Amino acid sequence: MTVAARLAAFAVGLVAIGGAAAAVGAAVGPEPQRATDEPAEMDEHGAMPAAAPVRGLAISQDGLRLVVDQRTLPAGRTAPLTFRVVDEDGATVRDFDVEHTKRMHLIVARRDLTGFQHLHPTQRADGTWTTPIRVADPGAYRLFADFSHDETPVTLGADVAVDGPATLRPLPAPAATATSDGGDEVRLQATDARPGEEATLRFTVTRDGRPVELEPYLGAGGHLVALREGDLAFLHVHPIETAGDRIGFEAAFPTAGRYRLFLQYQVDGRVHTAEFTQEVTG
Ligand SMILES: [Cu+2]
Repeated sequence: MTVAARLAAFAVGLVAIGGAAAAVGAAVGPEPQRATDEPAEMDEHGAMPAAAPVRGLAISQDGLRLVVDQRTLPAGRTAPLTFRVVDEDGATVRDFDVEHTKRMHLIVARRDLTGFQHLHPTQRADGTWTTPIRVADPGAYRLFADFSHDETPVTLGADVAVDGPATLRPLPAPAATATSDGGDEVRLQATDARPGEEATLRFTVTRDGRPVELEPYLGAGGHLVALREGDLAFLHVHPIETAGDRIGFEAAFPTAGRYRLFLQYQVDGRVHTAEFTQEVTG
């Protein structure tokens, strides 16, 4: 196939997502992800683009590849984790945009959606990212490198193994309240989450029955990670409001199924995590 024919075939494949203009841009430049990342809007041809795509299922995407130096991590003790993002020529990417006040967010979860961690690695001069990490339990873990490069948000995923006998846990049933690792009661307001639609997720935090004054965390009222049960697809979520003990987010659940929500908020300078199971029915 000629280069022109290949570009044409590529363009045809992308028309459904972002329109012909975006497709041509995608074939020649690094702009394709943004079109599908914005809230769904009709393009100039009146076609409805696909819902916001899930992220984090691929180790390589949009010409960027995640290289993790460790295949395994030890259980129960702190060890260094180093990784980098490389471009199509294999060169280490050094320039990242600041998103949520950081240039790199590293999300870690075991395949059964336990063991959640949200770390902020530091970057070495050669572009490598490094962080100490302590994983409590053996099993297969997913690492998500969540960042923005050339104003394009990207989440790349890679697995690491933690050697030893793993006791996998079933996903907890959906519940309206959860106790965070800070001992607070966190309530998730019931919501009708439908596949392919933006769902509003509102949380309130109380301690000993009294509302907790939430502090800014990562430039917002809090941070929410949503992962799909079964494949750990990483959803695009953004904060919409904060007031006192309340935080709201919008999340686009791509399909029916169950999702694990990891809400993080800050009180008295400390970050706490509360976990919820969200059911999405079609
Ligand atoms: Cu982060």
